[in-house]
Amino acid sequence: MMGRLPIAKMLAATVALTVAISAVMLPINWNGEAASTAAPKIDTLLDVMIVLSAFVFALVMVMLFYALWKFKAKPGDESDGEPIHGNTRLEVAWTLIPTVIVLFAAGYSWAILDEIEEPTENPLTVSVFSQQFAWSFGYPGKGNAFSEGELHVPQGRQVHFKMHALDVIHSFWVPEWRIKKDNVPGITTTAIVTPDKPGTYQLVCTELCGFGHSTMRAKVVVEPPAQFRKWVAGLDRKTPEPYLETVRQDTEADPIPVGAGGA
Ligand SMILES: [Cu+2]
Repeated sequence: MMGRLPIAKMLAATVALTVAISAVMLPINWNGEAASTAAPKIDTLLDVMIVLSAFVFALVMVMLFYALWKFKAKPGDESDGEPIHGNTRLEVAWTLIPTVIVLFAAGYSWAILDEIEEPTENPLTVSVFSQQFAWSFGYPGKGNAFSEGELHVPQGRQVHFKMHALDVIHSFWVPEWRIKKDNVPGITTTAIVTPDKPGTYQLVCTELCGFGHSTMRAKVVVEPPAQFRKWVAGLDRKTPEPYLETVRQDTEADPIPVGAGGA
């Protein structure tokens, strides 16, 4: 038998390695600039996942290198290894620990998602239309004002983006907002975002949708409410009828309470 394992030392090495990896990984700004109320919460969630992953990685590495060092065959030893019939304690441990970690991650993510999607009063509804390889936007609460390739939203107000794909699956992603949502033909998906930092950003399609996928972008402007109202009022096009028909025909995919569309 292999004798007693130096559990305390291995655990100390695991903790030390977890701290070292975390110290390298946590200061890196993985997600870039933050510009929505959801962003800091999602960034914290990522930090927690980084520490958990560092712990799992460290634990596996410590056990692996201990085994490599401790149980290496002596030179010239050609004999077979011992016949081993499993280790119940070890198997229970390596089932229970990952189960606890995964359940924690699921519960934590669920709570964060609930928090960032908590509907507020008087949200603004914006229709998002995606097609190979362009984005356009409708403002149902503003007389169906319509904009191609440029999205404006007011700062500090919750926006419910109602997504409609006119051909294949696309995906709506503004990195600074963190939120990403697929646009799926036949159904209406919803992304809820409260942009909290004025500026110009980029909407990126993040679902491979054909040859022009990498160029499928749109300008996003977050601005004070008064400026936003002025911009919408200046739009001279209305959402085209085929687009409105798509809105009527797509079935709602997300059972989220939706505002009246905003004034
Ligand atoms: Cu795409």
